[in-house]
Amino acid sequence: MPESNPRFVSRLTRNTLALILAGGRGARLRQLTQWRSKPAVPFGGKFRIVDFPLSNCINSGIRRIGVLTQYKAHSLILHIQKGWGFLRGEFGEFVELWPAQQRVAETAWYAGTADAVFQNLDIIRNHNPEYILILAGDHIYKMDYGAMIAQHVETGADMTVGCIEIDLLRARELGVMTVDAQHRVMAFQEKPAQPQSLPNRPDVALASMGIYVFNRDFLFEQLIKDADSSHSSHDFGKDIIPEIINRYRVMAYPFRDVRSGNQAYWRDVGTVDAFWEANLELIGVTPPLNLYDDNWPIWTYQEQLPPAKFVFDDDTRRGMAVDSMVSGGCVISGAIVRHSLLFSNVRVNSYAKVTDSVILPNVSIGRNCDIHRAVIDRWCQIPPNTVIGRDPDADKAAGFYMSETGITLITPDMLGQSVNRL
Ligand code: ADQ
Ligand code: ADP
Repeated sequence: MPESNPRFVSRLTRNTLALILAGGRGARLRQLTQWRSKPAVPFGGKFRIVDFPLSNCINSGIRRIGVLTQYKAHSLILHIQKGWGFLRGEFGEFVELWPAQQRVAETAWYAGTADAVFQNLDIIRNHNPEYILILAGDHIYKMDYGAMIAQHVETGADMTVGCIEIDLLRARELGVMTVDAQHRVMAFQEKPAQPQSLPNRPDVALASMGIYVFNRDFLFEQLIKDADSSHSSHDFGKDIIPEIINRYRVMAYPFRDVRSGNQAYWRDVGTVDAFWEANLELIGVTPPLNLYDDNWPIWTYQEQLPPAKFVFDDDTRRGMAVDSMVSGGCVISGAIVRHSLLFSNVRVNSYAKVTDSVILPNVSIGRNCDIHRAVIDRWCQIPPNTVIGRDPDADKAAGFYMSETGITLITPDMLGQSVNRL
C-alpha cells in the first residue's frame, strides 16, 4: 500500500502543485465577509480559515502552493505575505499569490472555479507538476493529501474527488455523487434539490469536499475544452465533473479518520451559526478538532504578544475566564468570561460578562457589558453598559445581525466605527 510506503507518497507530493481557491465571498457569513474573503475569516483563536488547507499541504509534504484570490483579497494577501513566507525558494518551495489579473482576456475576471485555474494555465505549465491538487480555501479540517494522491495514482484515475458522508438535507448545498463498489464516480450533481442517498442509508449522501486531484495533461485538456464551451459556467462542480464522468476515470476518495476509520472532522463554517458553533466546539474536553495535536500543527501568522492576563478583583470575585480559550495579548480585568473563545488582543473591562461568545481580535468590551451568544468582529469597541444577546428585538433595533438560531453578529460598521489598524 502506498499509504504505508512514505517514500512513494513523498515522491508524489513533491511532484504536486496545490492550488487553493480563495476567491469566494462566502455571502452567508453576512457582514463577517463584507470586508474580507471567506478564507481570510479568523478561526480558532489565532488562525484564519485558509491556514487549514495551507497547513494540510505543508504537513502532507506539498510545498508548491498557489493561492488564487479575487473577492476583497486585501486581508488575505497581508496574512499570507506576513505568515507564509517561510518556505525556501532555493528548494523549489513557495506559496504564491495569484490574484485574478485578466491574464487571458482583458475583460474577464475569474468566472467559476475552473476558469480561475484556466486563467493561470501558463503559470502552472511553467511549474510543470505531475499532479495538480485543487483545494477550496473555505473549510476547516486536517487531512493528509498524500493518501488521496496515492489512491489517485494507484487506481489509475484521471481525476479524484475528495468526499464525505453528509446528512441528506445538508447535501443540497454541495456536489453529490454516487459511486460503484470500487469508488468510481457514476453520477454527480451540483447542489441537487433532491440529493441521492447512499444505498441502505436513506439519510446520508456522499458529498464532494470541493477538492480534486488531476493528472496535469488531463486537467489542461479539460480546461481548454471547457473554456471554448459557450454554455459552460466554467465551474468544476457544475460543469467539468458532470461532463467527464462518463468518458473518463473519475474516482472518489472517502475522507476518513486515519486512526478510527470513521468519518473525519470537516466543517464548512459557511454561516454565522456554523462559525459560532465550530469555534465554541473547540473549547470542549474532547473537541472533535484538536488544535493541540503535535503531529498535525496548524501554521499561521502570529504577532508577538504578551501572555493573556487576568486581573482579579477580590470584592466582586471577578477577573477570570472559565471553560474558555483565551489568546495572547488579552486582558480580562475584573470581568467574567465563560464558555467563550477570545482571539488575540481582546480587552474585557470591569464588571463585564461574556458568555457563549466568539470575540475576534482587537476587540474591547467596556465596563458592565453583558455579551451573550454573540460573534463580535475584529476592531469593535463595545461601549460600556451594552447588553447583547438577551433581547432579540433590542439587538435587531440596534442594527445588529441576528442569525437563524439567535446568534448576534456585531461588526465595526454596525457600531458606526471605523477599523483602527494601529
Ligand atoms: P461551492 O462551495 O458552492 O461548491 P464555490 O462557491 O465555487 O463552491 O467555491 C469553491 C471554492 O473556490 C471556495 O474556496 C471559494 O472561496 C473559491 N472560489 C469561488 N469562486 C472563485 C473564483 N472566482 N476565484 C477563485 N476562487 C474562487 C463547491 C463544489 C461542490 C462541493 C463544495 C464543497 O462545487 O461540489 O460540494 O464546493 O464545499
Ligand atoms: P481583517 O480583520 O480580516 O484583517 P481588516 O479589518 O484589516 O481585515 O479589513 C480588511 C480590509 O478591508 C482592509 O483593507 C480594511 O482597511 C478594509 N476595511 C475594513 N472595514 C472597512 C470599512 N468599514 N470601510 C472601508 N474599508 C474597510
